[in-house]
Amino acid sequence: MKTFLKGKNTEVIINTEGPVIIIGESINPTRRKRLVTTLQENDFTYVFELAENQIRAGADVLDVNVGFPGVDDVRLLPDVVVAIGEKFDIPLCLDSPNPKAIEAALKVSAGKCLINSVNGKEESMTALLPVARDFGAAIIGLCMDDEGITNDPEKRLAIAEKIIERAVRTGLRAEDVIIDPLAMAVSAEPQACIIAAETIRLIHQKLGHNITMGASNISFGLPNREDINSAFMAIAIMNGLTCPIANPEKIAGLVHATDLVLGRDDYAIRFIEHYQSTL
Ligand code: THG
Repeated sequence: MKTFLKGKNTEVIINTEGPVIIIGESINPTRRKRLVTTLQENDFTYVFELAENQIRAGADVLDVNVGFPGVDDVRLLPDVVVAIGEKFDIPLCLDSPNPKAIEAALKVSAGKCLINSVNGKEESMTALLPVARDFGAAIIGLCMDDEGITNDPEKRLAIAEKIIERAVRTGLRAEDVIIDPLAMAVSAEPQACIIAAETIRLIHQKLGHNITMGASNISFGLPNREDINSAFMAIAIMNGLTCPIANPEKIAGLVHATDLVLGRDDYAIRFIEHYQSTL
């Protein structure tokens, strides 16, 4: 199955057969105080710096999250989307819990965006699926619903199926629903990686959809996060993860290495190219 996203002129294809597509996570105020202070002053130079560094490191899509306490994201998210669009030609993943901010950003974005995110709650599907259809956007469907987050992979699969079914009924194409199995912190839930990996395997084998996740969630609160993220990333890719939301500056090499050892990079062409372009 293939999901197409678009920048102004570029097209990115997320293919369930690989290779892995990296959605750069760094435009996100979580623990990035400088992003908050610069955005509060309508200064986008730091956003541009984060975008450029991620693209150079191998990001194919950029996640854009400008949520922080007190922000008017219905104004700020579209402003940032326009500003990025003027400088970079790359598809965007609009990351906001506010459907009004998502809609305002879709109105001004040039390409085909990914909406981050819709979940299995009635309220979420009702608010966002018609918007996605009207703007021709793809969506990320989170495996949680009105009953919260379950640790049972089969139940997470059922929520994924529900979101896909409702999206198709609303008028989206099935391939425009990318599923997020939910990766939780392994420091809080020892089975978090196993539950996510099994959910990925079930979604890949039974539904055949593209799969994303916030890969670095897994290592919250622990030292040496990079090694934990890497260990989990390889397992998740093997099971069917196709477009992680991650920091390409830290994970792109591991991602390309995983594609290579999974036999999805003939003659190591992409792997070698990565080092030619980043060194
Ligand atoms: N699923 C979906 N969307 C998501 C998430 C998810 N969006 C947000 C988040 N989870 C993924 N994005 C991030 C962004 C930054 C960090 C983690 C996840 C992060 N930042 C560093 C920190 O907290 O220490 C700071 C910067 C750095 O060193 O890179 O970890 O699960 N659909």
